[in-house]
Amino acid sequence: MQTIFNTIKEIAIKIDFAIKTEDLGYSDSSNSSGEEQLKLDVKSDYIIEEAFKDVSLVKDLISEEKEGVLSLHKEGKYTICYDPLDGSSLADVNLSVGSIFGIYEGEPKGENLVASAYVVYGPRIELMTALKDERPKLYRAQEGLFNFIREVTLNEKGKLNAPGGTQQHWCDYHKTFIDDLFAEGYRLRYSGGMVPDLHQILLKGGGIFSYPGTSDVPNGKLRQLFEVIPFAFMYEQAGGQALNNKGLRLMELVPSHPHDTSPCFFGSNYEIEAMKEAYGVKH
Ligand code: AHM
Ligand code: MG
Repeated sequence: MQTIFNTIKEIAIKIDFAIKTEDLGYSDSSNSSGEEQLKLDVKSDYIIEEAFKDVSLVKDLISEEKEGVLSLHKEGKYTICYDPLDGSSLADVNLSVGSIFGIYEGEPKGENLVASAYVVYGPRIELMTALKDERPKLYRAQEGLFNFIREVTLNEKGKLNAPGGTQQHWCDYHKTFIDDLFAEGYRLRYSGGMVPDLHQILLKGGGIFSYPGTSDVPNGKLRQLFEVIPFAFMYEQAGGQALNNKGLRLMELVPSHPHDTSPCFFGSNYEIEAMKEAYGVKH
């Protein structure tokens, strides 16, 4: 797995350079979710594909920016599902963006995820990696090298609330849940990039990030294989929880299509218990 994490470090340096130097405009194409692709989405996807072509452990790649599966090495052990540049539409306003990687052994589904990683491209480049039975590890880049900073543990209760989705389309009990958190003193933190938003909650000790199903997008917006399951693993390894609207662990999701989405809630224990109460899924 260290080989894969080392490749992700090389990728991170290259994508960061592309963000800082390349055209921020649109390409001529759109992705499988029907979203227009930025030139940076296409470039980041290419950087990742090229990097993993040299890693024989990697059997298949599944990208948010590609329709199907890209087979790399027949004898490889892992399928890597990735979002090359999450939140890329924030690059032109100079907010932080990220890359997300889910590493699956066998069929790509929640229970087969064995490791995950994400990179934050902000004022500095940071990398978080997670493996089973370990706390997530934070690294920060300096002169092209990643230095280990610390292990990350969530507190039982936090102070931050990052509520995604269009409020106009929230159902009543979701609105009540979010309003109640603010009434309790939670502070709003939402940039529109799930990588920096979830990263902030992890590093500041806790809170909740939600992207619910809404009347316009009943299954939410965030994609299971590249976004939801990798972060669910991070949050569980950090001592928090990650559930869907039915109270099911996101780590149990089984997508029927690589680009399937899911409503999702990531947080420390107190806020997730409050969500279960509000959604009537407390068992
Ligand atoms: P992307 O993969 O097309 O960049 O979309 C994912 C992003 C997440 O980073 C973020 O949490 C969400 O979309 C924001 O959506 P919204 O603008 O609906 O709040
Ligand atoms: Mg994304």
